[in-house]
Amino acid sequence: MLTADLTRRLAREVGFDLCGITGPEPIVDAVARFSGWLESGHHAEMDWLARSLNRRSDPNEVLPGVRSIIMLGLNYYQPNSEPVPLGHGRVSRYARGRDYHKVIAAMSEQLIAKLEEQAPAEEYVPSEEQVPASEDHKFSAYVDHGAVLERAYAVKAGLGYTGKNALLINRDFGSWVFLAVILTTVELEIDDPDAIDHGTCNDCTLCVDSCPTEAILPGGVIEAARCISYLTVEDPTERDDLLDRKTGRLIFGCDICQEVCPHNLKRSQPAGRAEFGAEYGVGEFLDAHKVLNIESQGEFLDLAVGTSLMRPKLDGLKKNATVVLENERRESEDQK
Ligand code: B12
Ligand code: SF4
Ligand code: SF4
Repeated sequence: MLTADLTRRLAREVGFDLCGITGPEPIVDAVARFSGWLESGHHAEMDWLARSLNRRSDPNEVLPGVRSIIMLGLNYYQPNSEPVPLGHGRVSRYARGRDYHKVIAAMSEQLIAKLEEQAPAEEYVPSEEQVPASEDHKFSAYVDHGAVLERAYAVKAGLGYTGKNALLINRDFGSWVFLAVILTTVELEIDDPDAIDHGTCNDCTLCVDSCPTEAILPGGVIEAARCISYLTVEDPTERDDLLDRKTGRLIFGCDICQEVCPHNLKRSQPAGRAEFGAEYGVGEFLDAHKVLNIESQGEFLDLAVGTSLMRPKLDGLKKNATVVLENERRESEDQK
């Protein structure tokens, strides 16, 4: 029979570093925060997020009959090397290897296969309305798209607490964990969110003070249009010149509000999965001239296929490369 303990054991067998279970009830505070964030326009041009409000607010909209939410975490930390070579930009840790959506989707599929083996079909007393008399339990896995409010459920499932940088911070891995979710119709025992002490931010404001573009607003709210991650990943062709000057040599994504976090300094552990390393993607540095010299979609695919760098498309990546070279030129002039 599928139990919470067995679910956690199977999740570890598949390679997840964290697994917590919680109930499917809407989290009222989180829904209010999410809709307030959308109303304030902090999602910038990510209209797909606004369209997902109903689904994200109630897991039953995603999987009718859902009884449990299995929250999963996967450590992706990679160490940095210094300095950034001339003519190159730095790729943030989450994007150096294979696209995490693909890695986690495959792992979740494996986990679901194991969970299904353990979950017996649900028996119904046959009646005119209920045909068939028994039905298999359902499991649905999500990473980012189409999901629930992952971070809020992850906190409720005991995986961590929400830092002022808006990221989930875990006792063992800091914030360097990807989150994923499996919704299921099986009823599992839920975790106590307070069973593990993940720490707190207390008076620290290092992430807020270090964010180059002042994208972290009070209360852990991120204004996406100012966040370097948004600018370089989601919408690079619409970049703002004043913000661009503050992005330095970051060519894809931004880790600054995690790098300065004291929890991360103590808790970072290199990722166990080889897929997040350079052998499966572009690695830590990207040659900006090489990006600008790409002439065809085929050449772009040779570089980026299977990685998160597909998201901004070739035009977006070229824009990022142009900004990196411009900032490098400014830096060297400042040093003269
Ligand atoms: C849209 C998005 C972005 C946007 C907006 C970021 C943002 N903070 O909202 C942009 C493009 C800027 C972005 C950037 C990054 N992202 Co992003 N992103 C997402 C995505 C797809 C949706 C987030 C969302 O709904 N935002 C809306 C806000 C309002 O929701 P929220 O911050 O999650 O907060 C909710 C709850 O946690 C709760 N809550 C939060 N704080 C508090 C505090 C209290 C007191 C209470 C009661 C509740 C509460 O209420 C909120 C509303 O529901 C998630 C995946 C997902 N499905 O969640 C990944 C996700 C958040 N991103 C992730 C990552 C790794 C990043 C980057 C680090 C990537 C990078 N290196 O460049 C940066 C970090 C920037 C930052 N400091 O947040 C990871 C974070 C993992 C973690 N440990 O938290 C996620 C979970 C993806 C994943 N599958 O792992 N991202
Ligand atoms: S990812 Fe970078 S730009 Fe975005 S909030 Fe964090 S430090 Fe600021
Ligand atoms: S840097 Fe400080 S304020 Fe920001 S998340 Fe980490 S502990 Fe909290």
